[in-house]
Amino acid sequence: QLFAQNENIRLNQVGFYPDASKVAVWVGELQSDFEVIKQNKKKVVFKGKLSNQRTNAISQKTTQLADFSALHKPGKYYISIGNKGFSYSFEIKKDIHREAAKASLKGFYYQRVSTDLPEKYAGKWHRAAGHRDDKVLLHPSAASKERPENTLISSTKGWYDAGDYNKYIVNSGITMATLFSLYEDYPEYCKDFEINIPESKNGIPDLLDEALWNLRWMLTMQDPNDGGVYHKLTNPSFDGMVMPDKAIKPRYVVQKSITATLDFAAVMAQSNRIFKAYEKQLPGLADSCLIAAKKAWAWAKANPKALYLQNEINKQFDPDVVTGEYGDRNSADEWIWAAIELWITTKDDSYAEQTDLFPDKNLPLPTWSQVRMLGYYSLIRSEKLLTPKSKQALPALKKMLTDFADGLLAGVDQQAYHTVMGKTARDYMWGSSSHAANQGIALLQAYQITSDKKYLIGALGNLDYLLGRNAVGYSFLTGFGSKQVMHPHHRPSEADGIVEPVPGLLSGGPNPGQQDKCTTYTTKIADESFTDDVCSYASNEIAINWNAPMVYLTAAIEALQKK
Ligand code: G3I
Ligand code: 9MR
Repeated sequence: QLFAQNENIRLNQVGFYPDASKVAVWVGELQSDFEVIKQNKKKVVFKGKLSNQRTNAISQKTTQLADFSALHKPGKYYISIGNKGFSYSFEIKKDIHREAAKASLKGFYYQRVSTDLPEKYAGKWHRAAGHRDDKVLLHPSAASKERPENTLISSTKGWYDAGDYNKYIVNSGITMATLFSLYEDYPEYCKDFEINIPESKNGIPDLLDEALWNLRWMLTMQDPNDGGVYHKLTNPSFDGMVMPDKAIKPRYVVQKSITATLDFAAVMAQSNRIFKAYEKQLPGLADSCLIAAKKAWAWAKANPKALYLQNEINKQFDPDVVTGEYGDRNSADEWIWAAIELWITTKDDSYAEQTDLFPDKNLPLPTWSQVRMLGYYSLIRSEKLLTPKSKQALPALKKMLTDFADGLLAGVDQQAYHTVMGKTARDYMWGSSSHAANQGIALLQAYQITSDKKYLIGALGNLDYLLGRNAVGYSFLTGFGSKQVMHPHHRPSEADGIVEPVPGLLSGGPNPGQQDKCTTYTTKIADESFTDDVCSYASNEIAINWNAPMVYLTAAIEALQKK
């Protein structure tokens, strides 16, 4: 008898490691048994009982787990449940997530500004260069004595932020830190993590080469006269859905901000540590980064109230700027992060004395507007580099982090999808996919501290979430899985005339805010509030700060499986 494919069997559509946990989720009325079937031979290789029913706290739907962790043999399979039909196929294999790790890093290459993407590297998504950005206007909000309004500056390279074509320092900050942290945490793995970019084989790991494309841009955003950093480089308003080379509106750098400048300082201080080892290939770069970081810190000290408030700016100046604000009225966390990175790099304890590094016991997961955890991760991983004073902070910090990870794991066994992600509706913020990935990173940090496998299993569960074990049944990484995201809010993917979107980009994921007012949502339930429609910038855009934790999660899990 031939059964139909059933989308209500949810699983990681890419697959599983031979020796790791393996769970699929059935969404629907009570069933009892499941089977795992070998794809070609149609032979049943595993029989199991579904778990007790659990209720999704968000949608009230009932689910059951199919646990087939005891099946270790590599191969291609699918799952079948009673007379309900079968799941998408999946694979059991060593290195099963290596391709997703490589693709999500390669996703950054596709976001490069100011350069052609030749077919040799970009395949069928090759395209002409957009935005030279070598003659960018100084917006009146950014004017100074040395650089009056409409001064032209060169600010080439960088990555497009997201589905739009602007470049924002705040969002670059967390993105660079996440990629650099992967490098600092897993340097050996990163050495042979190659993604076929023009710089491959130049003696520098591809991850660093890719990040350099954006670092070079970031350096141009600092005003050499005073060390302050312009908040963003942008058109006054968003472009239409056109290819980069067709987007030719004038571009501006806008007011310097405290958050951009401190994020910049943190990234440059971390860059110094990383690029010191590549002095031969990149002479002087590490030094320049540290000088830039210190100058930025000095500017921040002198301008602590310089918030970027777009509405206020638009009341005073023309032209109005209405692109992404990355507005943030609280810079306490940016101070903490910058101080910690400068402290680790310079070993100068005064950075810690100037800032209250541990104002409370909260450990908010990193987002573009909340970055203090990035500093804490750095402190923990840099143990060997620390001064006696900074070492004192470590035991309590490690305890805070493992307590936090325990909180993430609490109740997962009875959660509808058996994932840390999605225990509450609050997880479904704008860019919820990055929240799942960042939870995974926090769990991996706890694993590094304790070697307790429960944290690794929790992190892998969130990767399963991202690749299909979720309430909408999509794999959120373009190019991966059977039910793929096909219409992300991403201008090149929409405008290039190619059916498949640019690969390796992480869709934002469910967000009940529905700020885009698309008409194709089918529900307001938080974990189902997703529409694979190009109109949906609130649930289906892509962004560099979402891709970076996907790179970290997949690559780190791969690195840990190798051990
Ligand atoms: O801070 C409040 C919180 O207190 C409240 O509980 C919560 C409830 O909705 O909202 C929080 O504010 C949210 C804010 O992000 C901070 O996370 C807003 O609702 C939400 O609308 C806002 O979304 C941001 C969005 O821009 C609109 O400003 C996203 O985080 C941010 O990722 C996104 O970034 C855009 C850029 O502007 C432009 N380029 C594309 C990029 C990705 O979509
Ligand atoms: O394309 C823009 C996307 O990158 C932003 O995240 C989003 C929110 O700021 O805005 C999108 O642009 C839309 C604009 O806000 C309103 N008009 C339609 C634009 C999308 O085509």
